[in-house]
Amino acid sequence: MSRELSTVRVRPRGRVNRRLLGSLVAVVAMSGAVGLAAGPASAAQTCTGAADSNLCLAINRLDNGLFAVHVGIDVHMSLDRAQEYIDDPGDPLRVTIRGDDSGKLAEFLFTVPLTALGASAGFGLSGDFDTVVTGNALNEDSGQDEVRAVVTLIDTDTNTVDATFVSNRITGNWP
Ligand SMILES: [Ca+2]
Ligand SMILES: [Ca+2]
Ligand SMILES: [Ca+2]
Repeated sequence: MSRELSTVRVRPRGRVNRRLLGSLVAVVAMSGAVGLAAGPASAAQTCTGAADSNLCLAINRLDNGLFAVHVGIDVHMSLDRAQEYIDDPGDPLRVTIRGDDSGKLAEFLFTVPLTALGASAGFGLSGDFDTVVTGNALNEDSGQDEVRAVVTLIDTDTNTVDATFVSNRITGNWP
């Protein structure tokens, strides 16, 4: 957190009361999810950068004590094929968060709803997913927890799972 605090300190002096300071730190912590190497339980993000897709999982502790869980994926494919998935009825990408025990997918913890879906020539089929959960929802073991996002690509015409993507894991100590 030292970098966030030093950022706050260079702001104009005398006007930063305690409450404002707290909200500034929270904003910096959230917007810095990509670049800051903060503690795993406060702000963490990991991306696979795989050849066929890029799957990112981020977990950020909010200042109300809850956790914002974000998943983003690009499944590399042609624009036409991506548009076909989008034109079908229902969500072609679905996300569940699972516990990881010794590298194996263990408990089902919760689903993450789709918040944005797009097709592009550069990235293929892209989806964003967001939810806010309690620490208890991420608590898959007593003591340290490891969680992963699992994304399924579904042809909703035939209700077929065309592919499954698994994120890297994020480690925390919830709740
Ligand atoms: Ca575990
Ligand atoms: Ca477990
Ligand atoms: Ca735990």
